[in-house]
Parts: sequence; structure tokens; C-alpha cells
Amino acid sequence: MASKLEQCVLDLFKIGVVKFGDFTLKSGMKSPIYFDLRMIISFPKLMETVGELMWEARPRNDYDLICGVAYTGLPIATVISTKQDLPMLIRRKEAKGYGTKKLVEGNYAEGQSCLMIEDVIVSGSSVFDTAETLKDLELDVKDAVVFLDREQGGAANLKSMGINVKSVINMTEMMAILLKFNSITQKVSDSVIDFVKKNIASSLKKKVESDGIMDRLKCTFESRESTTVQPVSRKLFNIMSAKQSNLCVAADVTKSAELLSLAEKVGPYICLLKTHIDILSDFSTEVVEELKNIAVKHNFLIFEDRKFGDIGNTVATQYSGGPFNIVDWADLVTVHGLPGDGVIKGLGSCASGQPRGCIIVSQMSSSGTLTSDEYIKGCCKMAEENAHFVIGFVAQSNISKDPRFIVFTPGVQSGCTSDVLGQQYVTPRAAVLERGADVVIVGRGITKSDDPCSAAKHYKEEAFKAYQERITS
Ligand code: S5P
Repeated sequence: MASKLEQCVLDLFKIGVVKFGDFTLKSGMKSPIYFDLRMIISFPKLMETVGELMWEARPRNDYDLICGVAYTGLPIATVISTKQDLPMLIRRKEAKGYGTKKLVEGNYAEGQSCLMIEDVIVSGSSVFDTAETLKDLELDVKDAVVFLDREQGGAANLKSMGINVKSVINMTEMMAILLKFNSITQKVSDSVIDFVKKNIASSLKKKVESDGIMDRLKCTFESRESTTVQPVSRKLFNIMSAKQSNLCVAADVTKSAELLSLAEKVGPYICLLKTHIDILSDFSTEVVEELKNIAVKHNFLIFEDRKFGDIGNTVATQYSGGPFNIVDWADLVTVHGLPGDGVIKGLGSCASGQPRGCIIVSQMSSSGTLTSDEYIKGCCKMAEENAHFVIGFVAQSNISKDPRFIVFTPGVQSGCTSDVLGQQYVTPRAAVLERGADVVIVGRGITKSDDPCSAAKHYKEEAFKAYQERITS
């Protein structure tokens, strides 16, 4: 008598899930066998059995959530979810272009453990992508269960990235069952086993590190939106694509009326307006209310360049409260990496559900800056570990290839190389093409020009043209 697993494999073979012939896999690899579990949705009882076997194979017992890897993982995860009364998440393949623009659907809370469900692994890249997205939401994702491990290196690949995979069956075992029940010949089985041994998928780690497609500098802002779940990054990528602008104006003016008038003038050309709110001699809560209205009208975000640099508890009180109550109106703020990630956690604790984020000042434009290579590396690590709140870096060079993170470069002005107090300038073109800026920050080049509106238009066009050249070169 066939065991439950044997019967399941025979049934899958009978309905055509296991096919022999010449196939090309998603990775471009040629294969003599194709395992297409999608069609089990037409066989509910069999789908239930697959779900049961996968649940039995899970690495641990105590998960708060499960997440199906699109697409075939979704119906299987649904079956498990209802049977085990375990809440489920869905990770979209692409972010939807309307409504909430969420990449992950379903309810979750920080720190909950989530088991990933996938039909088959070859290199493990789909499971890895899903894990990265879930980790950005601060979920605890270390385990995946798959039905078939094709034994082409996927499990080892995922292990090297910290993900533990359990499979219901591997290719050798599946061939053995089909052979035992005379469903295939020895010759077919041998050719499949020989094929998997000779066709090990390339290392995921190397792929992630070297893949040109993953390189920030080569990705469009539009495509980068779907690489992150950080709500402010997503909004900013969206605005940058829609307005064709990667210009941030540094509105370093000292009167509220000047600030609002400048925001109105440059608003149509910018993706971000950067403020130093404490230099306003006549600050009032009304001015930020008006600024918010102008930001909505012209579709840009507000970025308070506060450069928080103290322990978490102190920055939390500076961010939320005091005369400026920054958390209430600034989409983004800057932080120094110096204190360690308590500064980020402190700010994050005040944001409570509002879409807010921070940028780590990792490298400065001023002469004599103390931001060493070690310091920059530390800032990058901090960003990776706090990607739910960190949207990128203030930097002067290509410090991160990660397409999720946005690099902002200040010290940008055409026709001027420095000021008398140590500021150093490059042109927008050099910032984007030579230094790897995504967003250029221009202050006096615009605010001190005779016509800030035309100057903003000019800088916007030059910086965006340089970005377009960069992604197509
Ligand atoms: O390294 C830096 C970081 C920042 S945020 N160098 C900078 O100049 N900035 C800010 O960018 C600075 O505080 C100012 O608001 C703006 C540059 O202004 P500009 O007038 O020199 O273009």
C-alpha cells in the first residue's frame, strides 16, 4: 500500500503536475523535468493533502503567521491557514499602482514569526525576495517550507542567507517513488538525477552582490518603489517618477513669509523641500500648516534637516514636542550615525503609525569632515538593520548599491566650487553621474539666485537628465 506521501506524488503525476520533456525554467536553465504545482487548484482534495504534508514538514511549531510566495504558494498557504487557524499574509509580486500601494497584505505586528510557503525551490531566489520584504516589516522570518526541493542548491543558498528550508520531498525521492510504482522508467529517472547533479543554481549570495539588476545606480525610481515597504521611500519614489524630479531645495531662509513664498515658487519642480526650522526667527505652528498645504498642492515631501545626534530618549523628546513638534509635520528628518541605532529607535517610537522616516548623514560635503570609511560602513549597517525607518543616506559617493535606499547629495551648485566656511560644491551632473546621488540638494544656488523659480527648473532638468543617462548607460 502506498503511503500518504507516495499516493500524493502518484496523484500529482496523474494530473500532470510532473512533466518530462524539454523545459526552460524561470532562470533560463534547460530542464528534462518540470514540476508545475499550479494546477492543483483544480483538485481541492489533493491541494488539501499537499497542505497537510507541508504543514507536517514545518521546521518549528510556533509561528504567528504564514506567508505564501506568489503565486502557487498562495493557495497552499490559504489551505494551511484555514485548517490550522493561522493568520496569513500575501506578498504581492508587484506593488499595486493605486490605493494604499502596500506590498504585503494582511495584519501583522513587529516581531511576529512568519513561516514562508513555496511550491518548489531551484535557486531559492523567490523565497529570499519574500523574506527580505517581510524582514523590512520587522517580522521574524527564518523558516520556509517547500513541497519539492529540486536539489539544485536552493536550500544551501537560502541557508547561507540565514533561511532554514524544509521540503516535503526532494527530486531523488520523487523519482524513487515514481519508479517504485512503475510510473517512469529507470532511464528517465537517471536522466533527471543526472541533470540536477550537473545543474546547480548559482550562488544567491553572489547574485545578490553582483547582479546588475539589483544595482541602485541602474534601477529606475519607478522600479525601486516596489523594492521597499518603507512608506516614505515609496511615496518619494512615486513623486520622483511622476514629477520627473530628483531635486530637493534647501530652504535655508530666516523668515516664515520667505519660506512659504519660496515653497510656492519652487514647488512645481521639486520632490522634496528641506528645512532648518530652527533658523526661522518668527516660527509659528501656522507656518508649518501652510507649508503642509503647499506640499500637498505641489506634490512634494517635507524634510526637516534636524540632524538628530543624541541618545534615543533625548531625540524622542526633541522630535515629538518642544516648540517645533517635528514629527507632526516633517515626512523626513536627518540623523547622525554617531550615537548608534538608539537614535533611530527613539525617533521610530514617536512616529506611531504615521508615515515617517529618517536619512542617515553618513558622509558630509564640508572640508575636514570626520566621516571615515569605517563610519560610513557603520551607517550602512545601521540602515540595513533599521530599514523600516531609514530611507537612505546623505552622502557624497556611491556608498550603497541597495535599490531600497535613496542617496541624497548636498553641496550642489553650478558655477561655484566652495563657500568661505568650508562648503564644497559639485554640479548636479557630477553629483548624479560621478558620485551616485539619487536626489541632489541645492540651497543657495537657488535661494540666492535672482529668479529661484527658473533656477529650480534649470537644476531639476539637469539633475533628472543626468539620472536618465545613468540608468540607460
Ligand atoms: O554634508 C552635508 C549635509 C547637509 S544636510 N552638507 C550640507 O551642506 N548639508 C545641508 O545642505 C546644509 O545644512 C544646507 O542646508 C544644505 C546645503 O546648502 P547650500 O546653500 O550650500 O547649497
